[in-house]
Amino acid sequence: MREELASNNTRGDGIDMWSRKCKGRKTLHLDAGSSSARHSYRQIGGEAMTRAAGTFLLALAVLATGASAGQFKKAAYYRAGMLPSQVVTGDLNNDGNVDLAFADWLSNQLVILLGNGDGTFQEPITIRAPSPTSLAVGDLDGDGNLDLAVVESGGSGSGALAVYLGEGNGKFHLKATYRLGAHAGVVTVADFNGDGHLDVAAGDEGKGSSGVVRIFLGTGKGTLRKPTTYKVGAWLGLMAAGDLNGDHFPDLAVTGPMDGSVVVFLNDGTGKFLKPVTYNAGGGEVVDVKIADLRNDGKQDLVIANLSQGMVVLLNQGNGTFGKPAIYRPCAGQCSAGPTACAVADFNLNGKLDVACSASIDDSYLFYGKGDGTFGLAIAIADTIKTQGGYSIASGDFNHDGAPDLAIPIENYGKVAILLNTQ
Ligand SMILES: [Ca+2]
Ligand SMILES: [Ca+2]
Ligand SMILES: [Ca+2]
Ligand SMILES: [Ca+2]
Repeated sequence: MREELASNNTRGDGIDMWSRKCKGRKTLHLDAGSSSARHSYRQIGGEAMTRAAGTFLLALAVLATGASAGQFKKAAYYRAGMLPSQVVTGDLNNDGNVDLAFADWLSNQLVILLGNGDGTFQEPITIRAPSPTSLAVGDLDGDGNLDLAVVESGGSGSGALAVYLGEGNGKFHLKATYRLGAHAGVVTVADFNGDGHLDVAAGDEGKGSSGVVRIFLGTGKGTLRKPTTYKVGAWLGLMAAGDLNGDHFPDLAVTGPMDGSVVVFLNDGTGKFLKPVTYNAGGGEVVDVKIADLRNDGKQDLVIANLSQGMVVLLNQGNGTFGKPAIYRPCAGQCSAGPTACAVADFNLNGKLDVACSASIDDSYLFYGKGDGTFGLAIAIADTIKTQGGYSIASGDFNHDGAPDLAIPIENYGKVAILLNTQ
């Protein structure tokens, strides 16, 4: 079944931003080193294996198991549409269990997997949505049910921002749709103007270097006001909202995928944004950014997935400005591909934030944080994504044991890998 799904997943010619980006990522991700290493491992594992080689392999296996399964159980897989590109978490049916929502671009739907609270998930619920590429979760109408803000890229020359209101049972209905540019790609929600109503930021990568961010202020009723548009001056990838300068108003960090940078927009305290400042995020292709307080000093730092370099940290200098990038490379061997997305959480429950990153080929990997903004070496997390495309990652406690777990959509297999924390 899974193989059938995979073989049906040929992308048509109506290619949108997301799939173009994915294709680019796949090209970049080809890594001869790791595949040849795996190949030789299989070769050695044949009948002619000597006792000495067997002992060697056993030692290798123990090493690998200790590194990955020490923190996460073997992945369990669930169907999640045809081409689940992005995943977000939230309690979508108000039962106290973390649920998952996916943008499933190929089959024109959103996919909801309700959590059972024991780390397992129910059969998918699907909601029609034209070519969704990105989604964010938040209560946009203030009724206590989480809603979805979705960027839809119809391939018809213009994108749209759609609000789907949650019904509190895992089902959603379309409330309103707003026009975006032709290259709309990403969305995030936050209360940018501090009026108690969630607002929506939607990014449009534009053409060449004309990316824009549109800020739609929320009315609190699930509808949005006319947007204010800000130029990014670069191609534009994913973005995150968080208070970067300590004034309690959410700011924005936006990746510039093609010039290796991250662009920071500071909120002026009214929901308007100051001139953006661009920071070096290691060069190469920057594809994801998360905001987190890595040093537990009240200053929010940036955790960046740089496909070309590795996981990149930019520490906050205290006022929403950032220093030089610290680059943490993917692990050698089984996880040598650059990260496509990262999730920040305290995976080993030592009070220090860690970072888990997905990769589109090879295994995902984990960096343990030291609590001072620095991290240890990458450790492989066995998720058997192989070459099937893991372009997103989200964490949440799926089984109520207090330890954050991981969800990684495996795009080309139409499924999601669930990795439960063994901590
Ligand atoms: Ca739930
Ligand atoms: Ca709601
Ligand atoms: Ca607001
Ligand atoms: Ca857990």
